[in-house]
Amino acid sequence: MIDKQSPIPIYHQLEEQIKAKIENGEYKPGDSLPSEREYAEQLNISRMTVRQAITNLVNERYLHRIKGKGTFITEQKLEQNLNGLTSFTEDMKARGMEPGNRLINFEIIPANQSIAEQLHIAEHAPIYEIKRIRLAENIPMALERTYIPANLIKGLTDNIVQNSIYQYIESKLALKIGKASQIFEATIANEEEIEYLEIPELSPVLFIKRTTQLEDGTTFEVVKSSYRADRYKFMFDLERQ
Ligand code: 16G
Repeated sequence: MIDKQSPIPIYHQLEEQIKAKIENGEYKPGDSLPSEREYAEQLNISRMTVRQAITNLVNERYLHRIKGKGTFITEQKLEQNLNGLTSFTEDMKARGMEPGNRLINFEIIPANQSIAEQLHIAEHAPIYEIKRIRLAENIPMALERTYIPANLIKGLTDNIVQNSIYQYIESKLALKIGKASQIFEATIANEEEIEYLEIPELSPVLFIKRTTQLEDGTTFEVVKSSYRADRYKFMFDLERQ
C-alpha cells in the first residue's frame, strides 16, 4: 500500500489513503481510527510517520482526537450555499435529504419594541412567534425562532409551519419573496440549544439572524437561528467590486 521508492513522502501517501477510506465510506464518521502502532506494523513504517499523517488529518479536520480514547473520524458537515435566498426545506431537498420540523412553540403574541422595529410594524401589533427544530434525516440541525407579522402573512397554522413557511407564502398567498440580510456570529450553545439540538455543553453554534423582505420591500420575517457548528458549514462566492 505504501511505495517507499516514490518521491511522494510516506506520511503524505498514508494521509491520502486514510482520506480515500473516509470518502469511500470504509471509515465511517464516529469510527475510531486504527492505532499508530497498528498502522506502523501493518505498513512497516515508523510510528513517527504515522503520527505525522494523523496530525495533518486532525489539522485538516478529517479526524479528531479525544483525550484518553483515541482518534476518530469526524462527521462531514453539510455545506450550505449562501448565494441564493432559499428555505431550509429547499436546501435539504436539493441535497436529497428529508427535511423535518419539530414544533416547539407556535402562537400569536404582541410584538415587543425590538421585534416591532425590525419588522417595521407598530409595537404590540400581532406577530406569530414560531420556534422550530429543523431536522435533516431526523437529526437536529438548527433551532429557529421566527417572528412574522400576523396581519401580513395571514392564515399560518401549526400544520403549515411544520412544513415550509416559504412555500406557503409563495404558493398559497402568491406573494413574492425578494431579498434578505443575514448576520453570522459564533457562539457557545445556551441551555435551550444544548437541549433541543442534542449537543454537549460548551458546544459551538453558529448564530444567524436573517431579516427577509417581500419583493415590494415589506419585511415579513425576523429569524434567529442557531446552527450546529459540528454539522454545518457555509459557502459564499465572493466577487471583487
Ligand atoms: C431558512 C431561513 C429562515 C426561513 C426558513 C424557511 C436561514 C438562516 N434561515 O431556515 O429565515 O424562515 O428557511 O424555511 O437560512 P421553510 O420554508 O422550510 O419553513
